[in-house]
Amino acid sequence: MTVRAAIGLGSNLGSRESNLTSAIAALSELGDLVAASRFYETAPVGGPDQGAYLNAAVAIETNLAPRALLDECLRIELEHGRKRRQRWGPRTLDLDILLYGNNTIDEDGLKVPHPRMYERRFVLEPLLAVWPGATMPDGTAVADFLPSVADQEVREIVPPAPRALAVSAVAFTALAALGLWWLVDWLVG
Ligand code: A4P
Ligand code: MG
Repeated sequence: MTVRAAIGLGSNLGSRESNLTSAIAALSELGDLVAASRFYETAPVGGPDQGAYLNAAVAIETNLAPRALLDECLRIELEHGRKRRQRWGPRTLDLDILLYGNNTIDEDGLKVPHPRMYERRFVLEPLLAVWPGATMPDGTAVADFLPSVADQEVREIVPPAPRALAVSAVAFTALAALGLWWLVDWLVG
């Protein structure tokens, strides 16, 4: 039997974008990927003075038991150069199990739902993007927590539309073929 789990991703060290992209690829090996969110640039919450984060979330349907899922997340963090130096300190990759179906887990080293998720916009927004109807085990809609975190800085990074990219590539190639390099220079400059 599979369970839908949501995992939050965060990175504020190294190449943040490629850390998240390759972690999402690794997470999708742990079951069926339901959805992966866009990336969000977010102001750091807690910890020392540190750079802005990129955050994201995925939802997967998985056969893995919660502990096995956590072990896989810790393995993927290590493979992405994660070093644990300081609580809430900067990191190449942080993976948090946010929800595991409707289960409450309160064990040593594993708390689900993630204990601080409801007070963090950088968790809630991507989570709702991949699992809009998500609820806490007591039935509270995750979306109900959003208004109380509205003052936290979160900026969704919208990737350029593939069609816009394709049209500009064709236009530049055509101009170059016509020898109009000065026009290409002027447009990109
Ligand atoms: N652990 C317990 N429950 C879980 C769970 N549900 N998912 C244990 C994952 N791990 C869980 O985590 C310490 C231990 O938590 C793990 O070994 C696991 O057994 P960690 O990742 O080593 O330590 P940490 O992340 O520094 O601590 P913590 O308390 O998990 O921090 P948070 O709550 O993850 O916060 N600001 C922005 N803008 N974006 C961020 O992503 N992240 C943090 C870290 C702080 N500020 C941030 C962000
Ligand atoms: Mg963590």
